[in-house]
Amino acid sequence: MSHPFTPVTGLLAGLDLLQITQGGQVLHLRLNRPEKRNAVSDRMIEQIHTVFIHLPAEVRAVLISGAGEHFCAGLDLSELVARDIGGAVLHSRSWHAAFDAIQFGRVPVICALHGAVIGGGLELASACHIRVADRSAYFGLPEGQRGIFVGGGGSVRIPRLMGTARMTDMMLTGRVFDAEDGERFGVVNYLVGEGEALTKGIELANKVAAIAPMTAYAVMHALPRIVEQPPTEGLFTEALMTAVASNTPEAQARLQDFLGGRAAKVTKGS
Ligand code: 1HE
Repeated sequence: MSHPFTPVTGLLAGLDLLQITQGGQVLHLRLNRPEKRNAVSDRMIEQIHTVFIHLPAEVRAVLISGAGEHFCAGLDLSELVARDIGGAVLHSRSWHAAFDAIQFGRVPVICALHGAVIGGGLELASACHIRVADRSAYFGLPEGQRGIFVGGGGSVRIPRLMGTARMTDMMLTGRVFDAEDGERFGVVNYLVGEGEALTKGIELANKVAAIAPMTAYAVMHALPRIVEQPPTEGLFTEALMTAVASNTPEAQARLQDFLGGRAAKVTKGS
């Protein structure tokens, strides 16, 4: 069920580059620098990090979107020119910390994409757990053209979604993928009509918020580790994780609900 979204109060309300609202158990974080196409400045990355380490306790899913015509134009290039090598390493690590807080945080994160999803914008989207895109979305890694390299976790996360060969092509030739390519290549989980990404994102965030917290935790924290483990270790980790998840009171209650005929059945198209 969807609740009306209202502005948050307290610490998160003071973050001027983000617009943060909450509807029930869903927090909506909107990048809010449309005049710069939501280019990610040092201050914005700090603010994103702050949100994910200070999520209100009742929040069980987050939706990320961008204000204006584009989701995100990537790194704020005006801040790049004056950085020395040491500063550049720390800068990249500050993005890693913020995006790790998204990927390996407490609750699943969905992003609603439209327009440009470029450079650091694609790195941000890749750190989320589910991506919805409308047909206006397009994906590029202009780092190649700018004479730089990805620094926001892109080399780790983007090949795992679309494959190393496609990312190599994007970076070496400046190739831009449209929303349909994004879906075919595994970057986009849901492709919707123009202007519909937010509605779909809210619908999905509400579904995700209803999942048992330990299941969400296992999907976010155990699954990506298991796929990186050799199969024997992966199966062992899976056995431990499933034992933990199924022995929570929440899981026991849900299993009893199904056995008592009180839970929804699995149906086509749900
Ligand atoms: C910016 C940025 C930015 C826009 N940094 N200021 N990313 C890029 O290389 C993408 C660069 N941006 C673009 O290609 C275009 O701006 C867009 C396709 C995203 C949008 O085009 P458009 O015509 O709607 O807007 P615009 O007129 O280009 O930009 C509006 C303003 O935003 C303008 O500033 P203004 O003061 O002249 O109004 C632009 O300069 C500004 N702007 N994008 C700074 N990115 C951790 S490593 C990650 C590495 C990367 O992300 S590299 C990829 C960087």
